[in-house]
Amino acid sequence: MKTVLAETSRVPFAKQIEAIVASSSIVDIHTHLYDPAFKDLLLWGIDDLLVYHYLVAEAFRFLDIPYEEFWSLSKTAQADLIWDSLFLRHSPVSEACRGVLTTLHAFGLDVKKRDLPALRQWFGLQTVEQHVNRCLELAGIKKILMTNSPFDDFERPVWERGFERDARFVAALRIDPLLLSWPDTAPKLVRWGYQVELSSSPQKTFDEVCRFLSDWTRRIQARYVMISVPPDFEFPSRNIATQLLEKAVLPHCREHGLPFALMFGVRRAVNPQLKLAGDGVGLSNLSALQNLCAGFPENKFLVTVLARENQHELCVLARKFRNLHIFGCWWFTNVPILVDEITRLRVELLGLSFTPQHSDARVLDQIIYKWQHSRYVIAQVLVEKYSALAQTGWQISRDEIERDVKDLFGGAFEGFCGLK
Ligand code: RAT
Ligand code: ZN
Repeated sequence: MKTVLAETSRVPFAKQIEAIVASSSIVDIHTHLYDPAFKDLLLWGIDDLLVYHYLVAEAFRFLDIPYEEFWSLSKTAQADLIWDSLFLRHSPVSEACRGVLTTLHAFGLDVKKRDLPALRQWFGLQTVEQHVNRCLELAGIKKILMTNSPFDDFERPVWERGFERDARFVAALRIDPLLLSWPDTAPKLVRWGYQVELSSSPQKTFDEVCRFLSDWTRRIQARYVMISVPPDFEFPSRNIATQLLEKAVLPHCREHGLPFALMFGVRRAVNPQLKLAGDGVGLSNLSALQNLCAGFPENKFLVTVLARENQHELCVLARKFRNLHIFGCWWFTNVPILVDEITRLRVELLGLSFTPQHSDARVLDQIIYKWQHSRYVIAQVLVEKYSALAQTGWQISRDEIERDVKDLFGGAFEGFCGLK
C-alpha cells in the first residue's frame, strides 16, 4: 500500500522528506579516497583532516611564516599550526573548518574541549578497518568511486602488483597528463612498452594509446575515464589533445561503454607555493562541451564545472544533449550557499536527471561532513519543490520520494553509465 504524504501541515511533510534524504544510501561518484589495500594512500584521522589543502589555503590567510618553512614541518606540526590559526585564534566558521567539527561531533567526540592531543589519542586507538566501516556507515555511503591515475608513481605499482579488491571502492581512470602534457607523457608510455611517436606514424600512436587505456581500464575495472581541464580548454583545437581525444580516448570510451568525465574550469598552480592548495578557478568556454556532445552522440559525458557563472549554461546544455550527465558541486562550489543555488537551478531546469553531489573527499573522515552538509541542503530544496507540487493538488507517495532520492544519490548516475 502506498502511503500518500499529504501537505496538511508543512512541518510533518518536511520532516518525512528530510528523513528520507537523511537515510538514503549514496554512491559517491568522485573522491580521492583509496581502497584500504593501498595502505598509506588512504588518508584518515585528525592530522590529515587538518592539513587538507582547503584548510591550508585558509590558514595562509593568517600565517606569516614563509611557505617553505610550513612545508618543511612534519604533518603534526602543520596540523598544530592550522588548528591554532583557524580554530583557536579565530572561529572556525568556514565550510572546510566547520566540516572538521561536524565530523568529530559525528564520532561522538567533544569538540568544545578544543583538545587536539586528546583527539589525536582517540584516532590513535582506531584501526583502519573499523574506521572505514564507521565512516561509510555514518556517511550513509554504499559505494565510493576513486580517482585512479596510472601516472601516479605511488599508486601505479599497487595496481601492477594486484590485490584483493574491497567491493565498496570502485575505480575511475584519471588521465589528465595524457591529454594535457603529452610531451612529458609520451616518453613514459614508451618506457611502459607502448610504441607511441606522433611524428612518424600517428595512427600507430593512437592505437597504442588505446591499448594503454584498455590495459588500465581492465586492470582497475574502471567505471569511467576522467580529466579536469583548464578554463581555456577548447575542442576542437589544433593541439594534440584534440587528436588524442578524437582518435584514442573517445573511441576507447565507446568501445568499453564508459562515460568520459570532464571537470571544467580549474586553473592549476595559480600560486605554486601553496602546492595542492594553489589551484584557482576560471570561466570556461562551454562551446567545447557542446561540440563534444554534438559531435560524439555515441559517447557519454559526465560533467561538472567549477565556475559559478558556468552553471546555468551547463544546465541548458544538458537539456539539449541526453549524452550529458551533470554531477556535483565541485570544490569551491561545495559551500552551502552555492550547493543550494546550483541544486535549485538544476532541479528547475532538469528535474531529477542529474547527480547533485559528490564528496571529492581526500581524507576518509570527510565523507561524513561533506554528505551531512549536502544532504541537509538537498533536502531543503526537495521540501520546497514537493511542497510546490502539493499546492497544485498533486499527491506524492513515500515510495516516489524514495525513488527520486535514490536517483539523485547515485541511481541516475548508474542509469547513465548503463549499470542498471
Ligand atoms: O577538490 C579537490 O580536492 C581538488 O584538489 C581536485 O582534486 C579536484 O577535485 C580534481 O579532481 O581535480
Ligand atoms: Zn577531485
